[in-house]
This record gives sequence, C-alpha cells and structure tokens, in this order.
Amino acid sequence: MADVGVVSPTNIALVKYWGKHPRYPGLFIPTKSSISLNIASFTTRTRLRTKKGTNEVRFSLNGRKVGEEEEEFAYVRDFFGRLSTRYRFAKRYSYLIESRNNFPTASGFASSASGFSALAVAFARAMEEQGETPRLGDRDVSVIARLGSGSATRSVPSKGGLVIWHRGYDGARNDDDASAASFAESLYRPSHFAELALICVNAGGGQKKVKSRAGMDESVKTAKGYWSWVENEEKELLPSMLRTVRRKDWAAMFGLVREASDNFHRVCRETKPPIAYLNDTSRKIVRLVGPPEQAAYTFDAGPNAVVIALKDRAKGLRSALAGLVGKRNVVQSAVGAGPVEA
Ligand code: 2P0
Repeated sequence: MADVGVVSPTNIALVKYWGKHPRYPGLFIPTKSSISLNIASFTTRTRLRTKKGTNEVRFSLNGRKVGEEEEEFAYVRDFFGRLSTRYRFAKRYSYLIESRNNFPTASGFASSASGFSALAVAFARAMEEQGETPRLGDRDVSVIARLGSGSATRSVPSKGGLVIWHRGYDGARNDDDASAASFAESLYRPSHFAELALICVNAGGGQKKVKSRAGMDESVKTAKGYWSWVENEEKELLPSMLRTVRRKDWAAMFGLVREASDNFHRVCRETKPPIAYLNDTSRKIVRLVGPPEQAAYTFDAGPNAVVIALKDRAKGLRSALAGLVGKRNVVQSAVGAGPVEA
C-alpha cells in the first residue's frame, strides 16, 4: 500500500499547445512547444492510494464517484494504459483516486492540467514508496503527466512560475527519443513575476462545447495555415516572448501574449467545421482590457479570459471586469509555484 496526497496548480498558456503530432500516435507529442504561467489560486488536490495485486481504477471527482461509462473515467483509465507501456509495473497495481478542484470543473478553467499533474506526481511518489522506481525527477514526471493531458505537462515542474513544454521531436531518431525530449521545465520562478497579477474571468461558458482533444485533432487535419502557424510560433513568437520576459519588458510581452491568443483562435476558426470558443462577453473583455501596453488577455478553449496586468492596474481592471460579469466571476491570482505533497 502507498497513500500519497498532492496539490497541483493549473496553468494558463501564453503560447498555446493545440495539436498532437500525427507521426507519434498515442504518445501525445505536441506539434509545437508551448509556455505557460502557473495560476496559484486554482488547484487540484489528489489523494492516490495504490495496492499491489489486481489492476483496477476507482476515481472520484469533487466527492462524486465517476462511473466507468463516463468520459472522465476513460481519460484516467487510458492514462494508466499509456503509462504501462513505459512503466510496466504500473499494470500490477490498483489505483484509488480522489480528486478535488478548488474551482468549478465546469467553469471552463482547465482542470485536466492540474488534475493530471497532481495524479502524475502522486503516481511517481507512490511507485517510489512501493520500491518500483528510484526517485523520478520533474522531467520524467512531466512526461508521465503528458500521457494524461498535454497541458498537464506544464504544471509539473516544482519551481513552477513560467514553464516551457518542449515539443522535443526535432532531431529525434525514434519514438522513445522524441517522447523523452518532450518534457517541461521551469524557466523563471514565480518571484520573477512579482509585479504582475493574473485576473481570471469566468465569461459564463460552462462546459466546453467542443472538447479540446477532438477539436485539436480536427485543426491539425483541416485548418488552413496550421503548419505555418506552428513553425512561426516555434521559431519567432515563442523566442521573442521569452526575450521580453527576461528583460521584464511587460508592455512588449502583453502584446505578444495577445497575438498568441488571437493566432490560436484564428486556427480554430480556420478548422473545418470552424470552432468558435469566444462569446460576446469574451469580446467585451477584449475591449475593456484596452491597449496592449497596459494589459494582456488570453483565451483557451472556451470563452473565459485570463487578463495579465501590472499589479497597480489590477484593481481598476478587476472592478471594470466585475461590472461586466459579476464580482464572484473575477478571481485575482499570483503566478504560482509547482505541485506540493500535502
Ligand atoms: C494550452 N489548451 O496550451 C491549450 C490552449 C487549450 C487551448 O491544452 O488532449 O486538455 O488532454 O492533451 O491539454 C487544452 O487541451 O488536451 C489545451 P489533451 P488539453 O493550454
């Protein structure tokens, strides 16, 4: 028996991941690298109990048992399936998983990122405790999380802050090489962003209409300009954004964050049939945020926004946003560290 508790933050992508490389089916290797900030205030707490013997999975989310026929259950079961091809001992265990988000699962903020990050860290610690593996570092654990959900890869590194998930396949000789090289690492700790606030705005999306997993597969196959978007962001936008972060040139960074979000939603619109994630409230948020020198907005696969601003502007923005969506739908957070055992 092992019994492990982990709390992991979710993250917001500044340069988006949107698509798995068709050359590596089942390995969840992204077509492009991505970067994100951990959101300190949005976390998943997972307790994992493992027992040697049969190979069973039981899973509860926010206090409710998830049935085997439900989609969330399939995500978790398939994760252990993929994991077992890399860590064969995983097949010899039963897993009892209790997960709780401190934010509404249906709010549209990514719970698969914090959820699979917490589960990957808990799995690693449990298997170490059971004597199956020596201590696994952040790099290996981020690869484990990747097999659950792409965005979870970036929540794993313990220093947190700004994290890059390398696509890894450039120069890889085979699948194993590519998989090992597609990991996440922290580039700047949270203290680097002490001047910034993340304002998370629930724009009333509820559950996503088009699941990201299916949506991104369609984009890879059908979006006009998909691969030029990939290569442009890989070679130009992502390195430029990292330069602005290094210099703490926040005004320039805000501009690039907005550009990356706009580019991602353009790819969604160019998918056949088109995918539209933004709603009227999202568009009002864009107008309210004002010019790029002052703040950035970024939207994932849903209408909710994360607004990034200097702390001294955050109060004004927060009350303007609250005027639009109501006070309880606006949460300010700092940039967070990585997962902790708890
Ligand atoms: C991201 N998103 O980089 C991008 C931006 C949404 C828009 O990662 O299939 O739930 O589990 O790997 O991670 C959402 O996709 O998809 C996502 P899977 P995931 O954060």
